[in-house]
Amino acid sequence: MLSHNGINIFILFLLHTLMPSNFVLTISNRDISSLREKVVSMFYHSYNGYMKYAYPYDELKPLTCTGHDTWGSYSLTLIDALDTLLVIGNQTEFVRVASALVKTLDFDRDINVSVFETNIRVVGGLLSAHLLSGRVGFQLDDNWPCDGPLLNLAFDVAERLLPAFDTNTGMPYGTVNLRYGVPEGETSITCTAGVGTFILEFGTLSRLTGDQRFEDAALRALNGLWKAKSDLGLVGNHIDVQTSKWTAQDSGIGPGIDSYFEYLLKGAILFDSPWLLEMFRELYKSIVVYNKVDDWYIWSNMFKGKYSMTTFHSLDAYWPGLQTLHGDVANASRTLKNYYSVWRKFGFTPEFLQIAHGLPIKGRESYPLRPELIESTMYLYQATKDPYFLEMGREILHSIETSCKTKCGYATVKNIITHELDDKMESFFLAETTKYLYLLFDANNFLHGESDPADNDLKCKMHSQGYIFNTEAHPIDIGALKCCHTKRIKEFETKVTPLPLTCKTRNFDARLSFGENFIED
Ligand SMILES: *[C@@H]1O[C@H](CO)[C@@H](O)[C@H](O)[C@H]1NC(C)=O
Ligand SMILES: *[C@@H]1O[C@H](CO)[C@@H](O)[C@H](O)[C@H]1NC(C)=O
Ligand SMILES: CC(=O)N[C@H]1CO[C@H](CO)[C@@H](O)[C@@H]1O
Repeated sequence: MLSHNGINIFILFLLHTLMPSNFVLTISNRDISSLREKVVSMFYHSYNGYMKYAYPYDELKPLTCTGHDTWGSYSLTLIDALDTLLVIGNQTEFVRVASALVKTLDFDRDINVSVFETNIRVVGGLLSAHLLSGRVGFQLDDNWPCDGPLLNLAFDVAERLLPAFDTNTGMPYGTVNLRYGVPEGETSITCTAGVGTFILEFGTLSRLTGDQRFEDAALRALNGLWKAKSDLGLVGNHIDVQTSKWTAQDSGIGPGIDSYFEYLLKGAILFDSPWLLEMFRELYKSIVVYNKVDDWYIWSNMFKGKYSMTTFHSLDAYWPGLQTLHGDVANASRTLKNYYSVWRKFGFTPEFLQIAHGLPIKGRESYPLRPELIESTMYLYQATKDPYFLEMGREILHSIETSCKTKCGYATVKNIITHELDDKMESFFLAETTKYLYLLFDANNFLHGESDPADNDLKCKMHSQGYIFNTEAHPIDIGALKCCHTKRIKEFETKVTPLPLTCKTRNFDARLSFGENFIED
């Protein structure tokens, strides 16, 4: 029994009741390579199923083996899967489909799309494919990686998202029409993640192209959220982007907020930004005080700090990975083990779980092939090399393979208790779930490694400082950004020469536009 803020909650659902005490850790190199092969087969089964039955629609319906448009109508699954082809080493297929996309993609369309989803899946997918395309010599011109056909596509679609940011606070609307801007009568209420999940893609675009509008828009949105946080240092779930009024005041690490925290920390690393790091650390401190209980994270009211919902969500499972990136490996490991205990109990994690009873909430029993648990497992394995995390990955892979595979793909679990399936395969299955599984079992992958000599022939020193994954698992090459940024600044010599490069430049600009809200480094 825990006592916190005068509220007692019972956490009956403890780790050791579920974890066998003699968990045997034997996993040989041969096992690992066979697990890797299984992931590759999983990828091809669903990729080929998508190409055969669903392309050019957004997503595959894996039970009826047909396609349908979901988040746009721009072959979303293929855009999302592009970089995974290179991660698993299929260069010819990458070149074939990337060429096809460059010829056929057209974002000048009268469709209403989610600003958030389009950014993380489409802008992120295209940017990452662009930055990795040097590995296969795909349509490179003299100016690559600061130019290129995939980058042009990312630029085109991102530019169509910009009208959403034209609000009183700089925080964006949730929906935009790709041709006409924000639709008439569109609600001004957006979730926190829908405001704070742009800096990785938009900052990358600005650094590569020299067009500051993207990075500036993302920073203004982050500044809007920062100003709106409560005196307890917490942010809520939904906010009115015209008035900064919180319309949902539940504060936690999960759905509706999650990738805001992720982008502060990852943005701090990608752009070397003390301001982003400072914001992350401040918010993290409050989370530990108001949301953390026995290495679980629950919801509390952002103004009163009182617990509101004691639930766990599949999406929460990104958090230990983020903690690992921050260096808090021991805490991350304990939390991941809690989450994994849920997986072991049901074979999957549900969208909502009542922690005290250890049961999913009615109507929220599904598992849509989400990657977050495996993502954190990959980070923790990379950080510790503890084979326990390989065992976890093996279990997760086994569940999906056993329960979700269909004739033409892998299907969402509609109910984690009955294992009944749903006719859906979200594009993130190929962008994230299969990619993180593969990376867990591929310790020598170039995405984990140090500089690759093959890349040093390229003009910019690609691959020299590692990668940062966006929230859709699209890797961004840190070295490439620095190279183009320097180059772009040289192009505008007269304007910016006196300022130091990278983060300092940005912080200087930020200070000008943010006034007293800017935090000194
Ligand atoms: C690449 O993917 C295509 C399409 O699935 C397949 O036909 C081809 O054999 C793959 N190539 C390699 C090297 O795996
Ligand atoms: C986009 O949303 C607006 C406002 O809801 C609506 O009037 C319009 O018909 C929608 N456009 C499309 C293509 O669905
Ligand atoms: C950030 C965080 O959660 N830190 C905690 C990690 O674990 C130690 C030991 O339990 C705590 O003292 C820290 O507060």
